[in-house]
Amino acid sequence: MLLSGVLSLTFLSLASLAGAGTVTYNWDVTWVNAAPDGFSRPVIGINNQWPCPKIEATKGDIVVVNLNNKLGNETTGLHFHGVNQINSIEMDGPSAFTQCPVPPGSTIQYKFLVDAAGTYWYHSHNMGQYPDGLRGPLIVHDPQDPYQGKYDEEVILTVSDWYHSQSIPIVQNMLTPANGFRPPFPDTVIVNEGGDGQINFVKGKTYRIRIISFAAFASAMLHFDSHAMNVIMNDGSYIKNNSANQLRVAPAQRYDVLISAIDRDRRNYPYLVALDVNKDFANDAAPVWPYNFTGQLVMDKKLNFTNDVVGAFRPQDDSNFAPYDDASAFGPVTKTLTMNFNFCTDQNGIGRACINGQPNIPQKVPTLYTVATTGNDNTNPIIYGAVNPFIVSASDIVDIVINNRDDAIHPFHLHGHQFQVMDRPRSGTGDYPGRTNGFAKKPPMRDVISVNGRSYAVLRFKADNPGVFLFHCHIEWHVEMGLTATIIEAPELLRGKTFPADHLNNCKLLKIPIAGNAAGNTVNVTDTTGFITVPDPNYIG
Ligand SMILES: *[C@@H]1O[C@H](CO)[C@@H](O)[C@H](O)[C@H]1NC(C)=O
Ligand SMILES: *[C@@H]1O[C@H](CO)[C@@H](O)[C@H](O)[C@H]1NC(C)=O
Ligand SMILES: *[C@@H]1O[C@H](CO)[C@@H](O)[C@H](O)[C@H]1NC(C)=O
Ligand SMILES: *[C@@H]1O[C@H](CO)[C@@H](O)[C@H](O)[C@H]1NC(C)=O
Ligand SMILES: *[C@@H]1O[C@H](CO)[C@@H](O)[C@H](O)[C@H]1NC(C)=O
Ligand SMILES: [Cu+2]
Repeated sequence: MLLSGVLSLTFLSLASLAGAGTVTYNWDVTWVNAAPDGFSRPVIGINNQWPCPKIEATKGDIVVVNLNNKLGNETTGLHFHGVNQINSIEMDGPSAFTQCPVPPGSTIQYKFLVDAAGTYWYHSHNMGQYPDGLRGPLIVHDPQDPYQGKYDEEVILTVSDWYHSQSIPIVQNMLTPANGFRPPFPDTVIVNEGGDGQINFVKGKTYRIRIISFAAFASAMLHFDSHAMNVIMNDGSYIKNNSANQLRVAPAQRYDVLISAIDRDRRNYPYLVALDVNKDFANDAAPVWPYNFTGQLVMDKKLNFTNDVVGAFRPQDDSNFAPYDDASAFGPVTKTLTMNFNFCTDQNGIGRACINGQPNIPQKVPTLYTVATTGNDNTNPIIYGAVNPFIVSASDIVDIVINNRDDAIHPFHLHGHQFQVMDRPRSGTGDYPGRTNGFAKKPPMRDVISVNGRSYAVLRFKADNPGVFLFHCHIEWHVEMGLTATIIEAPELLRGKTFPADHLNNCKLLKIPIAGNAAGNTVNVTDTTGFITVPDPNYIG
């Protein structure tokens, strides 16, 4: 009796969790030699292999990554780009903000719910390591996919700029007074981390291509010969399917597109991935396209392979996409965060990227630990130091106004939310004039938006996810120059938050304080003694 009672109880609880499983990955982070473009160099891989493996789960699953840092000579960590981290902000991954770096020989466990389906990716958010290879796809399948039945197969297509030098010397050379604000230029473009870019196509079938940019600097123009891309999702948000001939995929952006293999003539169809190394392709007098990759939709290997030639790039305007569910703009807005971005120079004459005149300078105590340990003072921005803190409360509807005062396009990413793109006008529009007449009534949602040169974007989110969420340009080199703001969301709900022992142990090993204000002052948290106010010329974040 008792036994059968227990059994049926177990059966019931399993049944109620149907579809919600746990997927576990045990990963050693290791150095590997690889030659994705024919040039051999050390890259950061997983379990002695590179490219890094994909994470694959179903909406509602728990993902567990047991990470073991076997690099020997560098700290590490992982961020799960686009995963909201509901009730698990300590698993978001950026070093100095939500955790301490994982030192060589140590471990960390990441454990989080994948609450939303879509195409995501994971990457190191530590020491500029993702351009060195520590990145991979993170696919969350959807049992209620609204486009289910509209496609036959799935394909992952990653695009990236690629460098022959490692990130540390790249950043060291960039952060010198002589360099000014010049970003390092890539050596080439790769798809699928050095794959041949051949996608097998069968006439009449429709493919869902999950496009992910792993780039550190340059966007990728994408065009398929004779085949339109039927865009169904951008970043982690479904849109009403939209036919596009060209897309401009900025660093960290994703597009899910359906492509139906046409049944017309007997040939293979090339596609072009062209790196946009221009400041602003639309306005540059003579844009240059030095790095092209030609892939193939292969109908029959025995048929000819040709090149895809594009006369001019006119990518689809993603700010005009429509949300699949017709959701209206959140409102009314209760807080507006205005961020004016421009390049600037620090006290050592080094080129930096500033928000409202201030580059982000990571502090001694990870910001999330300051939130958790400073009680009622945690709503006071003073205690966080020069991390460009912006405090929002649990009930806020927030507009981020980002004014881009530089000539180039910059792709801004928000952790922890899909934001609504209220407005993203063309280059040369100037600062946001405060008028809302151009705002979308039913704005598309995503997590990386290209902000045009000398123009602005207005991005809206609901502060329903307590945490410390970075808002930053996803050009990795600009992160190293300080182009990051820190959104401290609903800190009043995070007072006294505790952290897993393995996370805290990494801080201990690295002698990083885990309580108090930015400098670790616990007695008087408004005492700013010890705050880092000048960027350390040798710091690589
Ligand atoms: C760590 O070791 C790898 C592999 O030998 C090397 O390529 C890399 O440059 C080293 N990193 C540092 C910071 O010395
Ligand atoms: C959406 O997909 C349907 C079915 O394939 C198609 O008829 C329609 O033209 C598409 N709409 C757009 C805007 O691409
Ligand atoms: C394939 O290429 C060869 C060599 O350029 C050419 O002679 C041939 O006509 C092409 N075949 C087709 C089917 O286009
Ligand atoms: C890359 O492709 C573009 C568009 O077709 C073309 O204008 C450009 O010349 C190509 N670049 C190279 C180096 O072939
Ligand atoms: C805390 O430090 C601030 C800044 O130094 C100072 O103004 C304030 O008086 C101090 N408060 C206490 C209680 O000591
Ligand atoms: Cu940037």
